[in-house]
Amino acid sequence: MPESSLVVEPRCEYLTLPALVQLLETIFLAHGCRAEVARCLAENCAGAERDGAHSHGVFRIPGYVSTLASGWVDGRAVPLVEDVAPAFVRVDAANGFAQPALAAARELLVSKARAAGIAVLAIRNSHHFAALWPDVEPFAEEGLVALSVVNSMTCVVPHGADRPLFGTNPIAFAAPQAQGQPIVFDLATSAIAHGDVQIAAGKGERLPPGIGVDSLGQPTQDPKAILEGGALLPFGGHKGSALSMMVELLAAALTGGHFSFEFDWSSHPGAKTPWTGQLLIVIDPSKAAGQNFAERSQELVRQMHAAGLKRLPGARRHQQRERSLHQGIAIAAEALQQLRALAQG
Ligand code: NDP
Ligand code: PYC
Repeated sequence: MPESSLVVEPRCEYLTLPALVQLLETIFLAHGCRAEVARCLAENCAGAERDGAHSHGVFRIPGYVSTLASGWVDGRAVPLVEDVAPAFVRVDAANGFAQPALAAARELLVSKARAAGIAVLAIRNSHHFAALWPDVEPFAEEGLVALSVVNSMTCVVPHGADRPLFGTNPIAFAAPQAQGQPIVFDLATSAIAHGDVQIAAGKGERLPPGIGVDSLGQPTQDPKAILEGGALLPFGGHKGSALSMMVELLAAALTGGHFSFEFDWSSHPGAKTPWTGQLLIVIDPSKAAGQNFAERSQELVRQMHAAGLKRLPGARRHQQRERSLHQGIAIAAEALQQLRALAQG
């Protein structure tokens, strides 16, 4: 018998996107979110699961629930949107989640980007516990270029330093393409996302070398050693470290949010969501490149494929989205049972 046939795959159920959104929305409502927040987070998390972005899909729901129960985040917060300048919007998320803050400011942000050619959205006092691509991809779907950064919680040792300081600090970018899906990448500036370390620890898997250190600062491939007093490293040595520093500056210093090292959740057991800030920059390419930006980006992609490229960032996710839309979103039976229990409140 080949060894692979000994691996027992978890039993799955297949849900449609609306069914998964509804289940997650019920959970968020049952655990203290107001209606718009519950809908927004449910759509975000279900979309991640649909796209196979498992580190920020339903795996995150127990963390959302324990955080809400701890009183660390306000699921009923109403973001305050301020129109501060012709190309600048500011939002105080009021200790709520970042996604409803973006939703509240979105229309104003887009109208400013179309009028001025560029617009900046600075969100502060916000919690981001999700993938970042859902925040930028929709702008590219309407012909705009978008870049976003968010900082998280101290768990990354800056290159050349002795102890963790930075968050895993992702950067997401989206640009329209004349045909097909927008070009999108979304990457943690740590060598691996914290969520993937937790998933590896849960499965008892080892990590590749060069990703993290244990509590003594020694290199380790054991995810538990990273989670229990250890830390992650930036990707790409000093280069990823510089990008992570940039994210701290843009997402926290510029917005008025906390640096990843500045908040203390120790008096809120169960709190998991980083209380930081987020920056978005939205550009209308027609103001610079006329109407042909999307053709130019398509040409770049065409040349990349001609040069032998097999996989563009975002392509795996978009392919998984197609599969999920046809066959349904696979959720392990045990996870589904847990979600249904959480929906009872
Ligand atoms: P990955 O390393 O898995 O992927 C990073 C990017 O590279 C994706 O756009 C991915 O596309 C692309 N990619 C991966 N492999 C290849 C390849 N072989 N060839 C070409 N492109 C490739 O993501 P990370 O682990 O860095 O981050 C995972 C998620 O964690 C992100 O969504 C991020 O936003 C989130 N995160 C959130 C944080 C927060 O504070 N909210 C903090 C840190 C991370 P594809 O998606 O198609 O695979
Ligand atoms: O996966 O690194 C991560 C992360 C941090 C906050 C939300 N996700």
